[in-house]
Amino acid sequence: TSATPAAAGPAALPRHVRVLVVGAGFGGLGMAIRLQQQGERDFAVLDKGEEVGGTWRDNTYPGAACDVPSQLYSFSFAPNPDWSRSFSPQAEIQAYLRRVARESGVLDRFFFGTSLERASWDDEAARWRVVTSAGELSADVLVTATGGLSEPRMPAIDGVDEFERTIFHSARWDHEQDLAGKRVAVIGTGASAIQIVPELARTVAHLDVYQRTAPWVIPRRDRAYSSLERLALRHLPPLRRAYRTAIYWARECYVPGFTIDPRLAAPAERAARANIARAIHDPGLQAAVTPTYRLGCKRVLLSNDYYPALAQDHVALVTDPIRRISRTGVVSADGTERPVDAIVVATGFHTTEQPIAARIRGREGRSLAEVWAGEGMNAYKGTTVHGFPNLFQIVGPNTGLGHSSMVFVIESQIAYVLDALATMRRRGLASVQPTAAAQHRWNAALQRRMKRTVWSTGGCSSWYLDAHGRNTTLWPRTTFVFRRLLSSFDVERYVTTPAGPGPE
Ligand code: N01
Repeated sequence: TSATPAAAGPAALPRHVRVLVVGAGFGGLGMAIRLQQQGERDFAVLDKGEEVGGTWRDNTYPGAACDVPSQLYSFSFAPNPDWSRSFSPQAEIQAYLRRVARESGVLDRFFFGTSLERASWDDEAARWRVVTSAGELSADVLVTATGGLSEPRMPAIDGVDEFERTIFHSARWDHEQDLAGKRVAVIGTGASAIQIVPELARTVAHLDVYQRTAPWVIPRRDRAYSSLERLALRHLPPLRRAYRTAIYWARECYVPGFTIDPRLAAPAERAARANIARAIHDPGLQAAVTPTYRLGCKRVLLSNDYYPALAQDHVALVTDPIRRISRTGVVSADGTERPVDAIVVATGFHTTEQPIAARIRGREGRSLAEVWAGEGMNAYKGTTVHGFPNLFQIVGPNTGLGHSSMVFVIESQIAYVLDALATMRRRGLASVQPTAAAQHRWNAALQRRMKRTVWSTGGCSSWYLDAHGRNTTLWPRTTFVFRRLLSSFDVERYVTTPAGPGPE
């Protein structure tokens, strides 16, 4: 692919930029806008896709919607007064991101259809040497904003490549295929699957849902805003801000405690059981969908229509493990083959082993993936890594949330990067990297805390944990604490090098 700059944008990649941002989702777009607001124009943003949006551009499956309240799901510097519902559908979020990108005037610095192939730190020149699918460039600072849930993970099931009919991952929905009236299988029962299943159940002839582990599903308090509410939210910004703050606090006060104290999860477990009992009357099916681990151990799901969909006659929940995929269907452990016209693979993403980590090489020529292979994915403040000067990761290790808006975390990290850039300029620094000791202390404290949380003690396995059982994906405290800890760039925890005279 060649670089596709937005209309009126530059024709080719610049040879050098001060800041190169990879990814044009919430993280990369937010970074670009805030850089511009700070008067920094010497930056470029790459994205392998054809427009902004990241996860909201890529996940277009039927039923895709956010399960974080709409009022929390926008940049603080670009509020959206127009959300139509309490939980926004994908198309509305994507439209919001497109509008913000257009109106902020940053798109002439974006290069779409351009992927990062490799980035290597050049110690002598104190800059990143970057190879992209559209050519090479260098950058003083590299900011990765490629998302924690962006690389679809196909399951290691025998025969998955041999299926002769339609098969695709939930995050790469094939809209050319009309599944109405077809026999369809959905593999997985995570956040994506439970949104897809009710939508498919409306139109397909038959649906097999392959469940390996039952998820906890609580009611989704979603509703369309009334026209009065919409008017008020649009025209009374203080009301909008108050609403946003109230939801934040409600979540922040409750959720981090609940990950430690099982008693706080009991009401939600009761609500989830009632959710099952309301929709499913067959005792066998009720038992099959009731989780056997503590609520919160895996991502808590929100739905009012998932269980009613499973209860329908033309929908079958298959709990017999999948043995293999044949050319025409799915074969489970007891030998039953269930033929289907299409398989939707809703098995999640690469989370603890991010493919981009193999493409970034630090001071000693080692890639992030190599460094992390032994010790697990980790960073200082979820953002910087010893041995990788001038690398900042938006949504880096241990910054994910199960309970609140990632936009708040993203904006905290963006502010930290901006302060780092300002500090470098002010002090005349060519490079900054956290000390090994600071990074070690940060992660030791994190992992000590993790051991007490439901993610470790709840009796399940999940995408939060790496192969060694370490939670390297989630932030275990409130987002307010995260913001406070990243409120200024703590240069005293960094190894720095002074800027030289620099190239002419
Ligand atoms: O992926 P997942 P997802 N054979 O990894 C099963 C966010 N998100 O795309 O539980 C059979 O959660 C696996 O089974 P098990 C959100 O943060 C948000 O659904 O591992 N089954 C599981 O059931 C979410 O957590 C929203 O036993 C296999 C499923 O596939 C994250 O994205 C919407 C298997 C994977 O679930 C990921 O969600 C969507 C195999 N070999 C996503 N391998 C909203 O905001 C895996 N599975 C609403």
